[in-house]
Amino acid sequence: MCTTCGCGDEAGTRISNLAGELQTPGPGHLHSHTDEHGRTYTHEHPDSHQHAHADSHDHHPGHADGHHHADPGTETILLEQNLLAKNDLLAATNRGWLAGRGVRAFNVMSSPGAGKTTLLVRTLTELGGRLNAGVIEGDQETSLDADRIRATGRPVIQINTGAGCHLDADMLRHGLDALSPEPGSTVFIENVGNLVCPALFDLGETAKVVIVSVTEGDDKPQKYPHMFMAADLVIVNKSDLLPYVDFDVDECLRRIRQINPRAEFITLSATTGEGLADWYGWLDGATSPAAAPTPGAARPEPLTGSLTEAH
Ligand SMILES: Nc1nc2c(ncn2[C@@H]2O[C@H](COP(=O)(O)OP(=O)(O)OP(=O)(O)O)[C@@H](O)[C@H]2O)c(=O)[nH]1
Ligand SMILES: [Zn+2]
Ligand SMILES: [Zn+2]
Ligand SMILES: [Zn+2]
Ligand SMILES: [Zn+2]
Repeated sequence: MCTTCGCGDEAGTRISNLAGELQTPGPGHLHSHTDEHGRTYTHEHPDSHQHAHADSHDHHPGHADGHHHADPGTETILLEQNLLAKNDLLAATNRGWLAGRGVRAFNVMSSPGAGKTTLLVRTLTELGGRLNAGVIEGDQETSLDADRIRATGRPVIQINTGAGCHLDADMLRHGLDALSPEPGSTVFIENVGNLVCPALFDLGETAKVVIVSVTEGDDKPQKYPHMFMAADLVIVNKSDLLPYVDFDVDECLRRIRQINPRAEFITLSATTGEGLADWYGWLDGATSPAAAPTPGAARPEPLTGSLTEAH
């Protein structure tokens, strides 16, 4: 469960295969842990997948080493630290897995409806075969977004988080197993629409892309600083609506800079296509960690090829 917002445990997590069929949990592979405080942690794995839980991957929040209890607030913080520490270990595993294959993974985050799926569908459609990419879709319920991606002809895996409000590193690990991206390819991860909790969970991704749409207001960076602090790229979407809303792009950029001086910043419209060349140019330059240039070495060919030539 996410102690940040108190959302439900992982019991409702479901994952689809490439054909879009939701995998029901196999009887032997659904496990729960109840700790001495009566909290239950439930976690299910698709039948197709086996991995040892004893060493690299257990969900016990570290209560084995006898301890006395402080006040409940302290205990909640400890639980959260343990969960995030476990997540960070799995994220590191994902990062190594991706780097070993030269696969780039972009974690796309925003509030609900900012345009994540619209941008991904347009990107996959316009870049076509020039970008070898698949998508891992995170939503609480439905495969609506995965269906939109599948219509582009690109491979997609849906993860339904049930009561969960974010993807975590373990979910991505299962999503990557199901998607099985080719070496050198690109994976877009559409996180659950939420500007709060996804910021806390490192997935081991190559870069975090945060989308804010102009209908949400230019004060979002200060209201949700963790999300904007974590961003490698901030996209202001729905620029076609700028004439109709009170959103100051320069002011938004100024607010982002106060929180995160290193993030890149692009304004675009996923529906009209304005500014998309900048996004494709960013994608072109975002190399996987394995392909990142080492000092003195020649810069490797961009994995995406010459994406910007057509724009
Ligand atoms: N005017 C305008 N509308 C847009 C733009 N991008 C997306 N939309 C619209 O915004 C709505 C939400 O877009 P989605 O792509 O579903 O947003 P999302 O971030 O994937 O939403 P969730 O997955 O529910 O979090 C849809 O009606 C889109 O057509 C844009 O650039 N301009
Ligand atoms: Zn949460
Ligand atoms: Zn598990
Ligand atoms: Zn979406
Ligand atoms: Zn697992």
